Amino acid sequence: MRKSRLFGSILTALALVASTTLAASQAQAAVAPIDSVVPVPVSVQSVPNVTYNLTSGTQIRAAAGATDVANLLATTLRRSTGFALPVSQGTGDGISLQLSGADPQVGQQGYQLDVAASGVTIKASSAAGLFAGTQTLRQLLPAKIEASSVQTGPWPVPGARILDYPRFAHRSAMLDVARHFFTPDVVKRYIDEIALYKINYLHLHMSDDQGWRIMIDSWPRLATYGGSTQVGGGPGGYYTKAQYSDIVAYAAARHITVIPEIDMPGHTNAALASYAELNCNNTAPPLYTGTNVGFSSLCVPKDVTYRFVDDVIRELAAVTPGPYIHIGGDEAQSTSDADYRTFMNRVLPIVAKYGKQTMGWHEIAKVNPPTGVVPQYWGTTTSNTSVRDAAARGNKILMSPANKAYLDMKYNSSTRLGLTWAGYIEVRTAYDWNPGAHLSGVGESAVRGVEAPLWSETIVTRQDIEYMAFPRLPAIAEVGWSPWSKHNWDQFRQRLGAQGPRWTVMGMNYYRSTQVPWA
Ligand code: NGO
Repeated sequence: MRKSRLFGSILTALALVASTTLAASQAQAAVAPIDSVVPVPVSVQSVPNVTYNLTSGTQIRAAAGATDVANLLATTLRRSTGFALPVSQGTGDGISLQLSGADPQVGQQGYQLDVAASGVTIKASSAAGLFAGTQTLRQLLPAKIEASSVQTGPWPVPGARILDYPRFAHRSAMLDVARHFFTPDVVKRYIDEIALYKINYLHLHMSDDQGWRIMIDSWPRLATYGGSTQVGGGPGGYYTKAQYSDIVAYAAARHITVIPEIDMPGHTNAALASYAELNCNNTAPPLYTGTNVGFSSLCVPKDVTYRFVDDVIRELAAVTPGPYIHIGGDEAQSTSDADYRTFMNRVLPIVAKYGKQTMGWHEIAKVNPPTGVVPQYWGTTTSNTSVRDAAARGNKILMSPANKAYLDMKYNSSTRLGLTWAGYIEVRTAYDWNPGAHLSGVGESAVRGVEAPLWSETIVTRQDIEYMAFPRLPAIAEVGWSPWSKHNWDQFRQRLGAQGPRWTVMGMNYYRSTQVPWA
């Protein structure tokens, strides 16, 4: 009797604990949509007792110059609401996208978003700014707005006044399509996913020891032979120029600029295997499907090397509307320092000759490149002499410290995918760093922006991409977009938790980090 009463009170106590934890997690889950935007906007004011409801009668109005953004928004909203949402020019109630009257603080990429009972008004000074505003609007709507089939409403947008613009002009994601090849459809899906977090550059790592992924007409074996395998020995693949241009256009419609990378002089086994004359000993090595680095180099003294580079850059520049070409330059362990310098001093003018600006991994800083060249920091330390010196000379640095921003590092020891050389990167680690004060001597004004690279030695499917990128990509996106004064892990994890249902609706395979209170 006494025993069972004791047992009963233990049960009651347990139930009490369980219900309070449940209540706590439900309270956590109920982050208001206005408080759940990622990256957190510069300024958000709630307008109490005001809601705009998207209905079957809602119209979308667009300024001249904003119809592409309006049509893209309409396409997204029509899928899940089933509403007609006609797009017309002009102003009025409903959703209105305007290219005048924005607060000058919005600059070239920001926007103002006002939600009144009669409608949602987004104002910006460029289509890019309007596009950013529409990504915020998506996040203010219920998660099911992301569904690919018609759902039942209602579709409330909370009363709000938002003023928003980025801290850094350049916020980038990198996808390594060389170690494992990803089809254009997979790349496009990733573009959709990163656009939601206001990423505005996609860096495609298109050549490495294991594969060459873009057709170069004057050197066709690069793609047809050099692209014929991948890590682990699968069939690999490559993009035709038409496929590449299609990816570039798809990204551009989402205000994302593609930066193609051809890695050189190291990481070139696929090219060396395709053309014997590129090797100093005139002998083509076999294709490579392992994951070692640092063993290959273009032949620096040979003239054919620069004819090759010239052809590749010329053809790539012709199909790349964006201003940048990335020439890699990392881990050239099989190239002497003197050769590396010689090589870069011949290659940098080739990129310039075809009207492009060079980006390179930070080793490129060693050759004192012209100030227009952007070194990309990928180290794990907080000081680097050659990068500091480049910043002092005026080069802008892109920040992707491997121990913070590399999406291919495991979250923890039980993560199935990924590498560990730069350490484990849990969500908080990806979030808690300040790009403008990370590297000594490289302050805010020397930083061009941030990038989250996803190397694909262990990444094979689009589900793998999503698992490693989400939720860390949004963390890096916020570090790049939001003002440092708004940096706050406790608030960020709440907002991030509110994104979970959105990703579920989108069918995304994200990592349910225990650091995040998932809604
Ligand atoms: C390094 C290396 C890549 C690897 C990656 C894996 C850079 C810039 N070079 O980063 O070849 O794929 O690590 O994390």
